[in-house]
Amino acid sequence: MIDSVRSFRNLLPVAAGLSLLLVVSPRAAEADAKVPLALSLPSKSLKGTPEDLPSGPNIDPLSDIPPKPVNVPKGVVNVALDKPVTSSVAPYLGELKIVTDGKKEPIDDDAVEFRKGTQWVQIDLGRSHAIHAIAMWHDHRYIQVMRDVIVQVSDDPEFKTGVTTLYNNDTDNSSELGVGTDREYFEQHFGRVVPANGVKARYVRGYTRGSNQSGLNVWQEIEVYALPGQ
Ligand SMILES: [Ca+2]
Ligand SMILES: [Ca+2]
Repeated sequence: MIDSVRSFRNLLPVAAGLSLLLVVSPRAAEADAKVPLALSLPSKSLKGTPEDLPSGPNIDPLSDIPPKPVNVPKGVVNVALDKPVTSSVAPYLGELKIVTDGKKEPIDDDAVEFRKGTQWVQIDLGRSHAIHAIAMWHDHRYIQVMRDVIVQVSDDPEFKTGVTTLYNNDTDNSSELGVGTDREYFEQHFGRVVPANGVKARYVRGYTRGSNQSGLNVWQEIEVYALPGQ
């Protein structure tokens, strides 16, 4: 009898430890829980749908149904808002700050344009962040397909080392950054969201090579989602 009381007492600290684990683990699970990324969408362009839309096996069909949201940790914010922007060539219309000013309506004032060829814009997040998703709007004033959409991140502002490619739909490698396997899509107010799975980087670079309508390159907004302080 005494022995069994003793062994019960010996077990008490273990039981206390177990109950502590039970209290802690639901919180840990909550922190790991993912939620669909909720974007603040701009209004839809009123320009209408062109008759001769491009089509092909690598183009997502045009649809009014919102794309399936990307799941991200609860509490992510856009860490790219108002961050400095650089580019491969100076814009000929609009200002670089348009890329991160939080505005992306289908109007000329919310678009910055660059000359033809493969061109990029780059955001300096100020420090490395664990990035969970990148949302982009190139030019949804018109329903069009941008060519060679490539999204890369790195801690190297020159993008010579430690580069992670998160999206690349340049299937014929005309931009010479590697053959892409992602799909082309129509510019719409939904934008395009690229999952990033917590990759750590300070710089985000987006490439394009014109569209099916124009050789020119256009950007309206890039949003980079990370948890504050991470
Ligand atoms: Ca903007
Ligand atoms: Ca291409």
